[in-house]
Amino acid sequence: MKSRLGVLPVRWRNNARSSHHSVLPWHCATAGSICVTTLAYALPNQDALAPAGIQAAHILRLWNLTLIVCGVFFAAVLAGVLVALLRRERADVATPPDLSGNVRPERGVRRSVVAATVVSVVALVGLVVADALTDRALSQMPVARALHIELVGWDWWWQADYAPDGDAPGFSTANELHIPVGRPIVVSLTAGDVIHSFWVPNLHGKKDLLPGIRSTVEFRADKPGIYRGQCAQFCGTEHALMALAVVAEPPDRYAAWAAAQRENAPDSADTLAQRGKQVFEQSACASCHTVRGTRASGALAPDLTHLMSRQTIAAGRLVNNPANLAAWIRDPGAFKPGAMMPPANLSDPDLRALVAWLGTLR
Ligand code: HEC
Ligand SMILES: [Cu+2]
Repeated sequence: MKSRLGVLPVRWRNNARSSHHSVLPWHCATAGSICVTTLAYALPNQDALAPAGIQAAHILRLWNLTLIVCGVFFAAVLAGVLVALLRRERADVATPPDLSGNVRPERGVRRSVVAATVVSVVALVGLVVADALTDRALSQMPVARALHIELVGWDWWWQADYAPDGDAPGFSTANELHIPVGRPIVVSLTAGDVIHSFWVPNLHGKKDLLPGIRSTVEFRADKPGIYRGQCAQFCGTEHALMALAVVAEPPDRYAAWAAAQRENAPDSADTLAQRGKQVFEQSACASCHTVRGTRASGALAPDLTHLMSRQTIAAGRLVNNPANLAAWIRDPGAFKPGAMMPPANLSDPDLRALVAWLGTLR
């Protein structure tokens, strides 16, 4: 019998704007431990109407213009219908149809129709021009000194390979990007299996990840915060559970995070954790997952070297805590039916040791 107690699905609340929109972990950390432990719940909603960077701001401007133009036309059409309804002559079933308009020229009507057509065409051409200008603005973001990240989409998780940055070597991680505020980010996109789509609405529009083809997306976060991304292209059963967190933080915090990610997994003196490491290295885990600094170097699954630096596991599916880790390892399909990770057939003590060791991967 397995217990589901303590298994807390992350509720990405998509229907109401979170008041925690710009709550950052370091603010939280000073505000008290309750905030830290519930942090994953405080992950904000994705929100294209709350741009946190220059690219999303361009897109929001185009959206606002389109909304205003279409709103005005919609109101005008409704007003026209209303006027026609109010001006119509009263009639009942017995009233004969008035077809005199078919032979009598209606100059006034013709003029209004021509005027409305001209105004509509001008407005539509205006929207096309605005669209082209937005496209141009998006392509003109300066990318000097950009941070380069290679993102690979897999069913149903994100592999992130950070390129070497100056003298610092690159590193791999998964499902949670950290980026420095104010610095251009160039993400090169490709897919390992099927088509996925990268979409972090607070930062930029959508861009597909295609197997065998490399495309790039360029953006910049101008406001620190945690921004939710979501695969935006149907990629199989768990498509809806393929989220991505983007943590935009001040450059020094980013540098500290990146430096920690470059390290190998720390050694633990704890005997339970050491036992857990053995379990990991000797079971199937090691053939799919990499933990740098151990014998595990699989390349089919998220890099777990610094698993505990992530707020969620399984691409946003669960809050990252020991109870959820144990439940996930025991039966991934219970949380993501069809997940590409098999259930582990481990004894309770082995599982406990394994989770204890995973807990040291900070
Ligand atoms: C057949 C390959 C495979 C094996 C074997 C495997 N995993 Fe996984 N694992 C995956 C894949 C694929 C994912 C991503 C699943 C998803 O999010 O849809 C994953 C996800 C995870 C995650 C969540 C990582 C994150 O950041 O989201 C953890 C933790 C994990 N596995 C631990 C283990 C442990 C411990 C074992 C051994 C008991 C194991 N895995 C065995 C393929 C595997
Ligand atoms: Cu996908």
